[in-house]
Amino acid sequence: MLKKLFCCLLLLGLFSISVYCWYQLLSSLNDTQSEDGLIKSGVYYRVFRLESDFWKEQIMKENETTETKTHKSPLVTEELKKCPDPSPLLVGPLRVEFSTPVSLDTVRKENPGLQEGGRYKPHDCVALQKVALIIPFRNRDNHLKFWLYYLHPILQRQQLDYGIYVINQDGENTFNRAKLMNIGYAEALKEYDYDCFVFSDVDIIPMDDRNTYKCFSQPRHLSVSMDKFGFNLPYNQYFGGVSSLSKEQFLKVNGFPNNYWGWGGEDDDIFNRLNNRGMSISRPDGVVGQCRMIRHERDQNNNANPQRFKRIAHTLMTMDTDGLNSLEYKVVTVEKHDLFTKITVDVGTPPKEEDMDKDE
Ligand SMILES: [Mn+2]
Repeated sequence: MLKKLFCCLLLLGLFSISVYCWYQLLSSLNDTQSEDGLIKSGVYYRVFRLESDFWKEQIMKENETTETKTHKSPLVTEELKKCPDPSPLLVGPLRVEFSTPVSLDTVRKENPGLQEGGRYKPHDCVALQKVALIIPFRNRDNHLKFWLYYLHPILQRQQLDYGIYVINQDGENTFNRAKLMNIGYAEALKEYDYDCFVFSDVDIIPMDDRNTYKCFSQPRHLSVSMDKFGFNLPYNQYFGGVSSLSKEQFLKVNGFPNNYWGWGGEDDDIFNRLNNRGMSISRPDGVVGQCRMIRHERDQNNNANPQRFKRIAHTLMTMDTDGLNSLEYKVVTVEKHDLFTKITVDVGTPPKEEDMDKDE
């Protein structure tokens, strides 16, 4: 009799333990499924986090002692949470000046976390966006040094998963900024699944790291308050300097025009494209959006484009046939530097003037 009673109690005990276990299991599943659940059962979540931190430390220690650079355990990468928005690392206004020259060695030393080709991603959280920075370029190595010196630390504090692409126009023909930007878009996508594209002139430096170089629900104009223009917009529709477009926004306008040779107009054409597709321009405020431009003379072979006014007037008619879908170029070299990827391209030559008039 006593033996039977003992058996019953044992079974009852086992049963209640299993019920408790099921309950814990179910509530932990809830935790991972809904964000609200995380808050409701915060204690359990914290214990779970502590445990995972413990394992992270163990794995890191093991890696240190064995000196092997093996890949991280998939369990640990899955643990990474999204980076907070805005980044807690931002410091606000920055001092930007160009009187003291900088060397690439200095930039390398000050940015030890970079990967080959000027790539970076935060290691303790998952970046909110994968951003390709596209710089149309020719013969401006000195400006590029300043750009890299200032921008790399800013982009890291903004916790972006980013890569720097310097698109260098080969030869001495007339410069074609917008086509170089189209090429940058196409070439960057061959390398990585970027979802955002920041197009920046090589000589413009933001003066506040809260001006995040990422994409927004509308195309973003980032260089809104330049010293060159007395910290103002030169005109309301101005979209030059630095801008960002998501992949989706870029595709919606068939990219940028390929036929603006020489200085000017292409930024207004881009503005028209966005406008024609029902998008508006998003901008930071005039304080956060302050930036400096390195003073320089007009480049050789980049004279003002006399065709620009005619072309801007016809964006609506040309944008579906001139852009990403008509982009033709040849890659001459791809150089992987420590601080950036330099892609030298043959963009061709402007058509002869009589031909240009014909296709109007
Ligand atoms: Mn300039």
